[in-house]
Amino acid sequence: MRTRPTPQTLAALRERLSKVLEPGQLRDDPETLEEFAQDESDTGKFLPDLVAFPANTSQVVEVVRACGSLDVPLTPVGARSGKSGGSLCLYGGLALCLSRMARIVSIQKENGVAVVEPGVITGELMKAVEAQGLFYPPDPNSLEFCSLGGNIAENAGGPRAFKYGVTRDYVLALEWVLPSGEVLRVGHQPIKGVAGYDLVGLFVGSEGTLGVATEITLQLLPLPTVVKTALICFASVAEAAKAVGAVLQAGILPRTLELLDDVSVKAIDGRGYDFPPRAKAALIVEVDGGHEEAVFAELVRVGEVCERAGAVDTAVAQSDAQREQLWAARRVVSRALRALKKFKISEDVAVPRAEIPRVIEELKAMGAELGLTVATYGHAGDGNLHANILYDSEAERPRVEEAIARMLKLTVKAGGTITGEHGVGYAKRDYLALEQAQGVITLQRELKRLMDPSGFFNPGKILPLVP
Ligand code: LAC
Ligand code: ZN
Repeated sequence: MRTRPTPQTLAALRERLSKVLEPGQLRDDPETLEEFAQDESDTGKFLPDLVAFPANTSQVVEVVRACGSLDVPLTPVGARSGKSGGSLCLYGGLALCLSRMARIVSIQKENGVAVVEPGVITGELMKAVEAQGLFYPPDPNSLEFCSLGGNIAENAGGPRAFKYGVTRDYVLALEWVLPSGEVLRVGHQPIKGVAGYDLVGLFVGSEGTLGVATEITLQLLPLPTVVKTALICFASVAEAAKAVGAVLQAGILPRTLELLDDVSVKAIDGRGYDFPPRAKAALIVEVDGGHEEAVFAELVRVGEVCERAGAVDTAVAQSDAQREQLWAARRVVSRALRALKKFKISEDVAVPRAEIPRVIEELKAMGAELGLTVATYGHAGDGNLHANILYDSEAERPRVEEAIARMLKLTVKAGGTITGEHGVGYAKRDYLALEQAQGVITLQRELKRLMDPSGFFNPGKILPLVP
């Protein structure tokens, strides 16, 4: 059983790191420790003992080697926007913060590639490539403050994943520091490349348990020149959920098909965006392409399909400013829901798309039965639903635990997964066995042991604890 490092061990670590880091790069003042004790998962507070801010790969290597040789838990940390507790220092130790490695190394228009350091803020890369007519599609909701290193660790998704795929689909190559301190370059520079096992695929989404990215090569696309967005409102979430299926059946591929249920609509109504009074649920549909008329015609078709499915109101954004207003309202959902009650647990189950209406109905029924408010919204186009349980007091916690377990079980039963984009991390490690067979978990344990025999690298994440 892993325990927090002793004061003697920490003194030895400080001593060793003071030789490779500048004084400001190693912090243990109470404010910094407090700042690094939480993320966006609402799963608790875990103070690290030290926070290191390396500025280059060789400093990362030194920190990794020092922690490894003293067996001090090391947890890679990005911008702490994670939703599954992946960057929480469960056993104290050292938080390895990559925020000072935040250079966009190159944007190669001719190759459709960007090379970045892990601390680059996702939204900043987007803006930088868009200025050159290029497009980095993965758009996690936290894009204004999350970092690409964190996106790599969690294989982040977002609304546009429906059409364009998730982070992993854009990572061509990585400079990767293993728990041993060895630096590997994996992947390939061209868009295609199949030599050897897919180690990029393994490392992306490894949630900081198999090492850490120090340089990332990303694929870029040409920027779609025409984008149209509509807010389509419904009188019930059931109708909105059915409309998602109808749009998909019609053979249309919008770039987003986001669902908001009644609680979510109410939570964000009037916060920068006013919903029509009849709206008890909504879809945010966005289509893109290169030709104004074709893109508009596609949006009109979506509107028609939704009207047949019971839509009560459709508003098309008339300008980029209006589009942005709508997305700003969408980005605020998670925080607006949190403001409704004292506590919020946010799940990110994903189910086969045909199951969406039934699963939403079951979640609502379960909430009613347990006397809990369940708010569901999210990336309905790809079946990825954010089901949130809102509650007011610790006394409700046992019912909340039951609701989570039931929610994850019904998801798996519907052929889904316990996490579509936030990762297992700390929040869902005890539920992994609901979805994955023992043999699959054992193979992952063996991979982890191979790369991190002592288990000091982000301990306590993904895999259920061995009793
Ligand atoms: C969102 C985050 C919670 O989509 O993933 O709002
Ligand atoms: Zn999401």
